[in-house]
Amino acid sequence: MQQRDKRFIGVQIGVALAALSIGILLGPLQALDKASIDLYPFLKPLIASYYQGVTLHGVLNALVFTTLFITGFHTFTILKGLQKPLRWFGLAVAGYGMMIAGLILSGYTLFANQASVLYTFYPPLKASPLFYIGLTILVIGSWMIGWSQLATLWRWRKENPGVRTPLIAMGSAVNVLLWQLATLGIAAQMLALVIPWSLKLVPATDVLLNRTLFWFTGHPLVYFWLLPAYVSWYGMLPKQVGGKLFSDSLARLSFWGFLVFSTPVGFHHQFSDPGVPLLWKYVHTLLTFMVVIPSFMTAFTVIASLERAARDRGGKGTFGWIKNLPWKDPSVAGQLLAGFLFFFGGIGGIINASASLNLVIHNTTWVPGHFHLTVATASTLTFMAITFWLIPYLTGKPLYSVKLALWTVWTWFVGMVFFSGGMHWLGLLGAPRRVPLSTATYTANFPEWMLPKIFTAVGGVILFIGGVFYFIVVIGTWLGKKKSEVEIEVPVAESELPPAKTPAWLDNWKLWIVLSLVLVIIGYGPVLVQLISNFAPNAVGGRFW
Ligand code: HAS
Ligand code: CU
Repeated sequence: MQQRDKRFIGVQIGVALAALSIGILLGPLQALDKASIDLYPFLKPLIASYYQGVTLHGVLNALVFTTLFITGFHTFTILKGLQKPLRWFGLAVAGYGMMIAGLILSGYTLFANQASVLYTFYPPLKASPLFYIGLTILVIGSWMIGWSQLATLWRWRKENPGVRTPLIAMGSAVNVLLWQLATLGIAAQMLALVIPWSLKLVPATDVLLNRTLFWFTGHPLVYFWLLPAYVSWYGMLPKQVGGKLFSDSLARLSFWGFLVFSTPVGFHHQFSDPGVPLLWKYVHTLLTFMVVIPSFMTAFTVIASLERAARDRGGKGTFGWIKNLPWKDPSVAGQLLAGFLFFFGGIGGIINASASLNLVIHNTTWVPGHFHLTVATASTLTFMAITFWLIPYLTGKPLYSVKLALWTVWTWFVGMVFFSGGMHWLGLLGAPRRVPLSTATYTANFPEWMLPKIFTAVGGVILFIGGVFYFIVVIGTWLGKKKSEVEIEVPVAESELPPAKTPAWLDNWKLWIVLSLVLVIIGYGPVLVQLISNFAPNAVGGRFW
């Protein structure tokens, strides 16, 4: 890989991890709040309130870290897969510059307490216009990097007619396409509704239309977070455990499934919104159950790959083979633990998607419990595990401490079991999300909340310790003086059958792109026409923090 491209990727990953380090730092504040320990008064004037803290935590971790890390990782996987330099490099650098400019603008308003509107930031909460303008610039910048990644792929496909796109590049490019399609919702929301409203060019806005456009992006966003982990589980992990990918075809079919079914499902976040016609809630429920299938396929294919590798290493028994996997490799252990917890996150997702059960858990702490198993474990723990070889590869320096890296992943796992277990449990008992429980007087009426509250707080503290371990490893590697003696190898897995045997329709990009556009038009077209023609600017909005 060219030095220029390596440096570009390194900067993207570095800034992403810097955002994560601040985001993680703020985590225990929320977790301890659940156990009635309110640390916010000690942080004034740096952080004014619970709401500023929770917004910073959510935006930095779930929006900034993820987006910056993923654009960097996909630049890497696309270039590595195709063995090509990045095309339109200037455009990509300009795009990255815009992402950073947007980040500075939005970041300023967040730290200045002018945008404590939570990471979902839809009206009627009203932030400084700079917050929305910054986020919009960030998204446009990410599109530009995406165009240069896709241009690299198109050139490769022209030069290699009939050859199957290498899997890690294919899965990553599908995710880039997913992002370009998904973010149309938020772009429309920001440009047509929110920015004019926050600039006071219009007196009020329509909350339902805003929420609908937000979740148009907000749901596929979660798969944008997940697919890089799947690229690694399919395309790299089998090699890391000394085996091969069980089925190249199933892997590709699963990526296409995500492109097609990820977007037209946003109403599963709006089951309780009055004004969304029931029919569309049903349609989106059905499509949500469709988008679960590629994850079941992933569980099957990845575990089959792991099992065959473990049996080759002498593994025996129905589950006994699991211990024959190379658990001493922190990158492997991190991904296995991430996948294991994702089972529970995924089952929770299916519960959320069932409209009648959703009524029980909606707006309770169950929901952050769910997304800490998914985005904060399946994705984040996998990303951490990836950096255990990626940072050595980019810097040419060995990992600072394999032992501490192993401690990191196990601490994260144990912390998450307690934290997420506590949050799910607390949610079933009815505790609301996004409410500072330490200062809510009514919590005294719920003595049964005590144990799960303690679980949550203990879990949050353990997670924080895992985060500290992680950053010692990252910074130690980055600043280390020692150069690696051997060239660090990028783990790219072969598949059991060569990709040339994979049916051609699984590498037919036009087919799948058209299908996904058609399904989005069916899933959102009529209802958006209806909402726009009934446009009701009834929310003046305001600053409630
Ligand atoms: Fe979700 C809310 C439904 C997956 C993230 N979700 C959220 C929110 C976030 C989020 C952030 O239907 C909160 C938004 C907010 O703030 O309001 N979710 C689902 C469904 C799935 C799902 C059906 N979610 C995710 C993923 C996320 C994520 C992935 C981030 C990365 N979610 C919902 C719904 C809501 C929701 C409702 C709204 C709730 C409400 O009322 O507000 C599915 O895609 C899940 C399918 C997954 C599986 C698991 C397969 C298992 C695998 C593991 C393989 C194991 C391996 C390791 C490799 C069926 C692939 C083996 C290990 C060894 C040791 C051998
Ligand atoms: Cu969703």
